[in-house]
Amino acid sequence: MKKKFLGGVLVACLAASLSTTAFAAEHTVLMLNGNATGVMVFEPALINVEVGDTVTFVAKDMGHNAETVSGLAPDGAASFKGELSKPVTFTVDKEGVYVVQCNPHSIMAMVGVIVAGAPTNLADIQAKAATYSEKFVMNKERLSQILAQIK
Ligand SMILES: [Cu+2]
Repeated sequence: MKKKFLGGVLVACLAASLSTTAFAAEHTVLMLNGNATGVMVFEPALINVEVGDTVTFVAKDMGHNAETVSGLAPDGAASFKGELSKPVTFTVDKEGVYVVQCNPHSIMAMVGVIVAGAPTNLADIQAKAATYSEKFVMNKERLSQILAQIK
């Protein structure tokens, strides 16, 4: 009886480790001129992933790129910078909150947020996002509103 129980625990542990390594999920975020939430947007604007997952940003409309914002990511996390109108795939390597922007539309608050695992650095990101958001000429509240949705 005891042996059977231990066997079950081992299977559960194995399944848990496989789910975080062998089966990394692939996520897609669209870059759009607009949707129901406004103009110049990432869709979805907030995405929850696990460390090891990939996120591919696809310019469904032309003239957008996706890139990490310096300082608005977990300490020591990998960064990326996509080319205009080209898809770019980012492999998430550290737990925490990442802000992604479209460079040409960053002053229009074309930003998105990736949460990998737990939002361990959320307070830090929220503080820095307030300063970063000062350059927005429209959608000034967009980034803080996205960050406010993180649970
Ligand atoms: Cu853009």
